[in-house]
Amino acid sequence: MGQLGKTRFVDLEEARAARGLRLVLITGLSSPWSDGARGIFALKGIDALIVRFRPGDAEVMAWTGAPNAPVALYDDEPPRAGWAEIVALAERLAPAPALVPAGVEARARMFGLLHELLGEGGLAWSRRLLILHESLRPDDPARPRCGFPADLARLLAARYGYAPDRIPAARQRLVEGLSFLGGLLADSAAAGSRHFFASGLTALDFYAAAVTAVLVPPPDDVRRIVPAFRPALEHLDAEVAAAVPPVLLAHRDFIYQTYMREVTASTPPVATKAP
Ligand SMILES: N[C@@H](CCC(=O)N[C@@H](CS)C(=O)NCC(=O)O)C(=O)O
Repeated sequence: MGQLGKTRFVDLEEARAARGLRLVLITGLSSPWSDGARGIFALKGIDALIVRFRPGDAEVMAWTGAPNAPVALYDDEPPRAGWAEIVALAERLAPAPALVPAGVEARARMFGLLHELLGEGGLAWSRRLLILHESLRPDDPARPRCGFPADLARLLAARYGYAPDRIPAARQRLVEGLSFLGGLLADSAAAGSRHFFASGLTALDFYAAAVTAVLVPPPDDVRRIVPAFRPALEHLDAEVAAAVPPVLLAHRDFIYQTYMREVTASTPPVATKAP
């Protein structure tokens, strides 16, 4: 592994005036889209200024044109908010080490798997619906809620299509997807690889680890998480908890500890309760 890209947390003014790579990121918890992007740019040795995203920050949203995070801004190019275009930018800025496998077939397979993880209705999306379901359920004195603060949960529920009747399908999607990913890693292990692709580390390893980190979050010395948010990430339906394959947890540990620890454990603590 070469030198990791250096990052510096800056305010909006400084980021807006700068050139090079600027990343608007969720930092207080292991949001899959933000952690994956951050790990990828760092591994490629690309330096970045980081602006911390706070939901509802109108000034940041006016700058990026996106309602959420991550967003990657490079020089005067249009902001990139989608995971696929962020991966493509990273690949273009630093082709080596390549994190997109070579060849049409492997490339299409990796982007297809990333879509399962990160696309609308995919694993990360489904996980978010489950967190919102827990965050917004009626009070039950016997069972304290393990969710996001109510105002944040309501904002995310409206933005990401939460409705109680979508929960069974979300749970099902998670259970199926987790089993599928576990199978892929087991096949890799049988072929002597610790990565999803036998050719080596890819963007999929980063994003899979980051999705697993919102199902079973790593300890703070590996991925610091704001205390107010950790219970929401740790709370998992029994059915989904039972579906997380041990091989996926081992992969999460390997990727965070080897490639992302320095990047995410060093995040300065957030001043507010926002992620
Ligand atoms: N733009 C991303 C998705 C990013 C995303 O879903 N971000 C969420 C992560 S929880 C976010 O920023 N949530 C806070 C908010 O919407 O205010 C993509 O589809 O590639």
